[in-house]
Amino acid sequence: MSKLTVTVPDIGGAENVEIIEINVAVGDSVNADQDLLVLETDKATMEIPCPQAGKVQALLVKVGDKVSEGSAILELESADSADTEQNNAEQISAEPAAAAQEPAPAAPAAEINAGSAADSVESLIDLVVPDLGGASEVTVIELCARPGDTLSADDSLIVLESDKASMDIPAPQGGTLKELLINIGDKVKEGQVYGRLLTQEQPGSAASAQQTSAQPALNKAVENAPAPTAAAVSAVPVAAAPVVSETTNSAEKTDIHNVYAGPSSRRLARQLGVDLTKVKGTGDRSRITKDDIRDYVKALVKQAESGVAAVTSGAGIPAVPAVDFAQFGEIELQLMSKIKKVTAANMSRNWLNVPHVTQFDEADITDLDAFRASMKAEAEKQGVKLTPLPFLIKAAASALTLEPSFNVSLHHDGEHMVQKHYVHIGIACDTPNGLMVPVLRDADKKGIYQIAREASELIEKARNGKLKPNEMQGGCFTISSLGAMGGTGFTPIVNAPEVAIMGVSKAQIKPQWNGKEFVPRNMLPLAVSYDHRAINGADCGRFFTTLVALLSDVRRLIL
Ligand code: CAO
Repeated sequence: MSKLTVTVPDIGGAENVEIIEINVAVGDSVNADQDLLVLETDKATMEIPCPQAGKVQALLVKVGDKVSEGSAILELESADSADTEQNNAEQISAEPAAAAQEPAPAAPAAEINAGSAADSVESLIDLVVPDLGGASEVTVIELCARPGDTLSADDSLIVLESDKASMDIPAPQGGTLKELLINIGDKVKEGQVYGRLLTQEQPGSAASAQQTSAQPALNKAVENAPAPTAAAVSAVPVAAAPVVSETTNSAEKTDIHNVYAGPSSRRLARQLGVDLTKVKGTGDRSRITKDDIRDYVKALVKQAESGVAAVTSGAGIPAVPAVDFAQFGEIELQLMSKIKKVTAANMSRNWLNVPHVTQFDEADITDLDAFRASMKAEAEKQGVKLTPLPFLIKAAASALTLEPSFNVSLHHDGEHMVQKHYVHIGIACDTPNGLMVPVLRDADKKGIYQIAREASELIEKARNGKLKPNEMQGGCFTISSLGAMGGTGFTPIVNAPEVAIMGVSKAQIKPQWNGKEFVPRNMLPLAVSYDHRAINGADCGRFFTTLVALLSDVRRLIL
């Protein structure tokens, strides 16, 4: 480990360049090539990467400072002790990434002689990707003009982006854009013809050459969002620059074009799927920084956790209006536990996403309950409490095996169903912190005692907040039992990506007709809610019949 001072690399001769973003803090561990800060001239933004891995010991600059080549940026404790030559050096320049990534100046564009239209001749010139400064391939991220547009020399035509820089490629001279041969997302190489421009030129002028590269790209490398004051940008008639993209309409394009953000922020926004027009910029001249995007995402996540986002955004359903309850009487605000907030968000998500159907039935558990009562003492000797729950878990697991159409999930591609060949049962569990659903694995392969033992352990862990994440994952079907609490029936919400859940209410002695007379039987009310995208009513009918038969004749559980 050794300390070194990282300095500003060769930035193409630019002096007193403003620091507009600092992307690291003291104590951060950084990788080689990780962006340290962003510099901005009036024409370009440059990300300065870290020359080698290490830990930031001190920041020697702040946002707004002006720096030139050689200015000290930060002190780094190098992580790479093998790199003795660099470690021993007192100062080390960041790789001149911007210079390496941005195109080197190409040959100056042909000069256009002024002349009247009558004197001029029309010629079609190829638009050629200029020198990319060593980058082999870059991506087309914006199309700033479309065929038929009249352009002046230097009007932006396309924006290219490499790992470290975005380049605004301007029209080499004025004319009418005849065709564009690329689309957003295409990779292009230096020398590639990407379009054709119809120009008016005086005969014999140098500009009548058939191939024309763009103006020196490094000088024209501007952030792909124009600064409101940048001359290169004001030359781009935004309204006349509709995007040619399948996914973005011209109105959206216009908005995004007007957003003031640097390439790194735009890249982050694209990675996170953030619409930059919705982000408030807090940087200089309301520039959107990476932190603004992160704050925006954090706020959205927070909203989602509180369940608000799911309600306000799901299928365009309007939010429930905020009410000042204090106007009706005394109130107090109680903080929701994390589990309650997550449950609220999940319930809203599942309620809005899953088309629910609930079917009801009753199982005659008279014999099961008699058997359970007869086994209770023996079970207790083995340290097991025999409630109806282990029998319900075993019966559900057997029913899922016998009716595999219930043991599925919808694949996220919308094209497939996932048929599961394992049977893990979720147990909805009321805990002091809220509802938790531990998962009992391979219930189809286990006996009643083992299921009872494992279920008790999982329930205890849930109530003590000791469940591990993997103990709450992988469920195929959930049992939500309110039997101990009472009630005659309820409609549980499917615990997606599972496709079905069973709600169990309190068993009651009810008169049942046996063909000759009414007899008292212990009837257990059951409700099964299912995702109608995955399961049909007939599937549920079969599943329910199987389940009720298993519960009504406990001997079937061992078959
Ligand atoms: N009918 C009648 N009695 C029942 C019964 C039923 N359906 N289910 C349980 N009981 C009885 C038990 O037999 C036990 O009585 P004994 O001690 O005399 O045997 C008593 O009720 C208490 O049972 P329990 O609650 O300790 O255990 P359990 O195995 O039945 O349930 C659990 C465990 C975790 C499912 C339950 O405690 C729980 O938390 N349920 C809440 C589920 C929930 O909140 N769901 C969300 C609803 S919205 O989807």
